[in-house]
Amino acid sequence: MQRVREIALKVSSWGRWGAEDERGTLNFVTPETVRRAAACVKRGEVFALGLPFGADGPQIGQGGRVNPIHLMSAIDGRLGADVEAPRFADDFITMPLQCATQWDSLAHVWYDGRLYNGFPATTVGTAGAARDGIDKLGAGVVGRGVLLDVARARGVERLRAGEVISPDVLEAAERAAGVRVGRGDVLLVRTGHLGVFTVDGNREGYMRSMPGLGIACVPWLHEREVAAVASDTSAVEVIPFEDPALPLPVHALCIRDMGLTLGEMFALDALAEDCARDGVWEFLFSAPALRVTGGTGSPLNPLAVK
Ligand code: UVW
Repeated sequence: MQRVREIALKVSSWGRWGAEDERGTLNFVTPETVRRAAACVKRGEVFALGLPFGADGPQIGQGGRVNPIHLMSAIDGRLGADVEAPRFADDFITMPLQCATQWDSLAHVWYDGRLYNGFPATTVGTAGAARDGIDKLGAGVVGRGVLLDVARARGVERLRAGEVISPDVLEAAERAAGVRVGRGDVLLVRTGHLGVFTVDGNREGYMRSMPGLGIACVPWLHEREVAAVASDTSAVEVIPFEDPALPLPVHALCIRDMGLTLGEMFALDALAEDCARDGVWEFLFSAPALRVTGGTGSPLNPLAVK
């Protein structure tokens, strides 16, 4: 953990937005950044970036995560005896908040007994996360989205599982796209790895190992002052971890130290195709979290509007 603690000293946002802050780098989103994001809308085309929430989702039971269980509580429901009255259907769903496309809350990962902004880890209990929960995102995540298609910039369909994305790789993708990621942006990193699940149908291959951000990207994200980062993998960061003795270093530093919200399992392929076609890699992005009281994550259907 020594390396994590050293980097944490350089990237920490604790106190930057006040002692009670629970939104972290989403504070980089301002009315001005939202207005600039809205100006990215030219054609009015909308891309949904969420995976379906269904029994055939990507989960394989790792860490107790299963795919959604969807049950019907009313089929052909009716109020009253009139057979000609309107009928209705109702249902409910049981699922881990982290089972498909989702935000990690700032209470999702911690170390040394402290969450983001110094709140005690004991504030996460059986009732959920009293501090840094997903409900604290409030107005959600809205701003300029920038897609860095790392796979395309590398000239491959998919990065290999275990392939480390370094700041150089991100900057090469920026140059290829003609964009620069900056303050208040939501950075979307496409690796192509989602195809292991959606095209090959290989859940184990998708979930157990993946390409992703290496630890060197953390100071880069800090320097660029991005509001949130999401990827098409289930962890954003590379797995196997660069140092097998140091699990989840990017989660630990981004979530706990920077207060940077991470998004996982974003479906970026159709958006990437469109961006490659028109050469425009920026758009209005919106992905409000469900206001799950004390939740450590939220399912999503993020939208990109070009
Ligand atoms: C963990 O595996 C703890 O987190 P995530 O699903 O965010 O990768």
